[in-house]
Order: sequence, then structure tokens, then C-alpha cells
Amino acid sequence: MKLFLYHTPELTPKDEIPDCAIAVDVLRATSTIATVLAAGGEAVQVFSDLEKLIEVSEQWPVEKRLRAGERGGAKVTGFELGNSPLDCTPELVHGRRLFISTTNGTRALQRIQNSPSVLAAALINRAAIVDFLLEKQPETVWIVGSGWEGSFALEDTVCAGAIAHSIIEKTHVSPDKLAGNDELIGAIALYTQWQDNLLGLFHHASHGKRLLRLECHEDLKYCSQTDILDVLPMQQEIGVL
Ligand code: 3SL
Repeated sequence: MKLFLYHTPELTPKDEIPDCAIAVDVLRATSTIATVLAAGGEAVQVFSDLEKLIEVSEQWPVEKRLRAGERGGAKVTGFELGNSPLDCTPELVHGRRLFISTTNGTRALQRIQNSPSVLAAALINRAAIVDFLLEKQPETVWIVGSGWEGSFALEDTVCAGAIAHSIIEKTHVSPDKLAGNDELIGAIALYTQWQDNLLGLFHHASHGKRLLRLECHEDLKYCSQTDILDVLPMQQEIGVL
């Protein structure tokens, strides 16, 4: 198994498809997706376009759907939810489908949607992702960070490092053997340095600072935890996890 890290969807190789592709948007789309599915959500359907989201979700019974949307970190007007995983309680989401569109996370998922296996990873469900990879042993794995509007994001990189670090710990494979590119080696180094203070790292991240300005401190705290949800968000059909 070789792991490749791409910091943004735009940096992924154009004419290739890996055996398994993992979208990461720790702050906050993939943390929210994992939380909804762990709380009994029927499924999560992702959209880059808000109008398309409205059109498709309208064909779904009102009591069985929830609309979640974020632009610039803030909730989309008229939707029940923004993109805070803390709002996705079992009471609210159980048995319902979440229709979601966010600035960056949904773009990462769309970029990899044609891969044979598509997963959504965050720190909170890292262990489930690692277990899947160790069981299935896909030859080529892409970890695709969502970044922020085309640029590098610390929190997605540290999550890629956390996944790789756990595989190394469990299998004793060397970082050089596991890593398909230098980005992954850098991510392992970042995680090794910050693993005991991931929340502290988020305070240095530009999107972490943006969310703090929006008073989302509890979201940062929640998303900085590792291995708290045993859930594997996996694409069932294009755009639906
Ligand atoms: O960009 C995204 O996809 C979001 O996760 C950003 S936010 O954390 O909801 O602001």
C-alpha cells in the first residue's frame, strides 16, 4: 500500500484514479459527515451547488431530510443547519438524510468521486479509516485535503499524518515504504510534533482562526479529538455516503 497526500483537490494528478481515495476536511465538513453517520443519519449527500442541493432535496420527504450549508464559515440562510458537527445530535439526525454543501470539503469529495472506494476522514474517525485500509490493503491510496479555496490547510495535513502514523505504528512499515510522495512524509512529521496538542495546532491554522472569529471554539475542540467515532463514511453511489 502506498499513501499519497495532495493538499488540495486541484493538486491531484489529472488522468489517474487511485484504488482508494480519502477526502479530508477536518474543519469541518468531514467531521460533520462522520458525526451525522455515527448519530444514525440515513446518509449524507454532498453538493457543490446550492441550487442543485435544493432541487434534489425537495424530492425527499420533509421529515426525512435536513439541509446543511456553509459559505465562508457561516450558515446558508434558510437551511436547518450550517456545518457544525455539534448541531448534529442523534435526536435531530437519526433516520434523516443530510443534504450538504460547503465551501471546500464537498469539492474534495467531488474530485475523487470516481475512485472505486471513496471515504471521508477526519481525526474523530481516524481509527475506522486505518482499520479499513489495513483490512482491504488497496495498492494506491490518495488522501486529498480540502484546503481553503485552493490553498494548503494545516488541519487536513495533520489528519493525513495521523492516518499514516497509525498505520506505521500498527504494521511497523517504514515511512519511506508507506509514503508515495514527500507531502506524506511532511504530514507524518507535523503529526508527530503536534499529536499531544492538536487543538493548539488548530489555533495556528488560518481556518482555525477564521472559525474562532465566528465563535466556533467548541467545534475546534470537538474536531481536534482522535478516534472517538467508530464510523466509516464510504460513498455508496456518486455523491452519497
Ligand atoms: O470549507 C468547507 O468545506 C467547510 O468545512 C468550512 S467550515 O468549517 O464550515 O467553515
